[in-house]
Amino acid sequence: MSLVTIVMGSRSDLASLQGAFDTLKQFGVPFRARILSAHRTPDEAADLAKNAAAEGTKVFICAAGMAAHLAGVIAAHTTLPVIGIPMASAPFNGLDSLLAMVQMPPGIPVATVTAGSAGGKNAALLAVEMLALSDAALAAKLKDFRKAQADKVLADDAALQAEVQQ
Ligand code: RP5
Repeated sequence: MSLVTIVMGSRSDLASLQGAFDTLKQFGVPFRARILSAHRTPDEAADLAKNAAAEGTKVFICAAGMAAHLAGVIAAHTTLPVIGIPMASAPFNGLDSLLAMVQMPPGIPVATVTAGSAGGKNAALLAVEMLALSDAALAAKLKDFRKAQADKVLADDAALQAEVQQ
């Protein structure tokens, strides 16, 4: 059963989602990934959103670029939390996607993360944090992850002190 459903608007979005795939795998969270478009396959996108909760999904991650309506359309058809990743698409480098995704009308929220591949990683971490609210083992893994991340910064800092020491 996939706890997280990832939907991207186009195959051209796939590379930006590698961080999301890697992070969910790292935490052992089962997920599925689909390519469906709010504009090109509106019925299939709506059906996915409507059926997801019954199929076991707890959180959606949606990636789209340009007039990025996918996350909003998915959110319109489910009460599951929806995390949106704006794609850094040309010609506006993702500012168009960001505004389309983040400017949801009151009543239908989309938790929008940063654009591009950093957004993929953060979307997955946010999904893990949501799932960890009711999963103590996952919460412990998150704590370990944060500690390892902090330890790396501190190790880099210590190494820098040695490098710049007169
Ligand atoms: C959006 O339009 C997709 O999410 C993609 O980011 C963008 C361009 O799609 P393609 O023309 O590359 O399929 O719907």
